[in-house]
Amino acid sequence: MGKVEEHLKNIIARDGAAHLTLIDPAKQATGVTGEIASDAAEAGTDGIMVGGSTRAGGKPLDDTVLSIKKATDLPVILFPASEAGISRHADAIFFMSMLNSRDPHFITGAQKLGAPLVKQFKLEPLPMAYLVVEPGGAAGGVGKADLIPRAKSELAVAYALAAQYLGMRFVYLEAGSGADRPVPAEMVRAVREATDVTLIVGGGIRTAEAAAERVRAGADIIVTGTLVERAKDRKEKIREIVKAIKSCGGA
Ligand code: 1GP
Repeated sequence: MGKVEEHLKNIIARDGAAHLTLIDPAKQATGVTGEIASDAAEAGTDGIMVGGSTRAGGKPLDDTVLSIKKATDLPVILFPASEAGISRHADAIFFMSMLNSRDPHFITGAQKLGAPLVKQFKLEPLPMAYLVVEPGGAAGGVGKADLIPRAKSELAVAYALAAQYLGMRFVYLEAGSGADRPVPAEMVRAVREATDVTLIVGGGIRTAEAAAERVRAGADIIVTGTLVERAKDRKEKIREIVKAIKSCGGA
């Protein structure tokens, strides 16, 4: 097991759940990403994910990762929309496959293009199934997802089991960045009961209650992104969410 995966596993074992902050380089001026990351670190987040639904890559991506590394000691995990979202300066990468895409490009195509870079840059790959649930947001649109209906937990379970049997150690239930409703807690619970994967939930989580409800349902990692875009109260908001998920004792 690589260092970043071990770091996450230790936190989940100790605190019941971990929190990751998503920074989208396309939405932030490079100058402020370091500040956002240090605010998130002070508020208790456990790692920074860098990525988004656009093909943003190259120098802006490298600069974002470097500014985060300079501002904090937290692991930086890439969350790429395509092979363009790979930076040599990160620690790890969610090596993800959107299992419910209609386009093989998002299942194995971009992965085939990115894998040699992951090896060359010695990034730690974290094998992850990316499952996009209604409403799905930009992730669902860009990735041509055959969205999992909110009422169809059994479909999410089927995909998550397929992911586990394919050897993936992480499953991400994604409602889409800025979603008006997060992934239903019942769906999180159904996937938790059926699988042993490390279960990540994100998209539309804006309150401590929403985060805690999903951890009580069995989520191991909660991701928030949109929250950090609010400069004024982001530290307080993240602190509340971190406190809530780490005091509900896990699944
Ligand atoms: C998006 O799940 C993440 O990929 C985060 O979503 O921006 O709604 O927090 P939010």
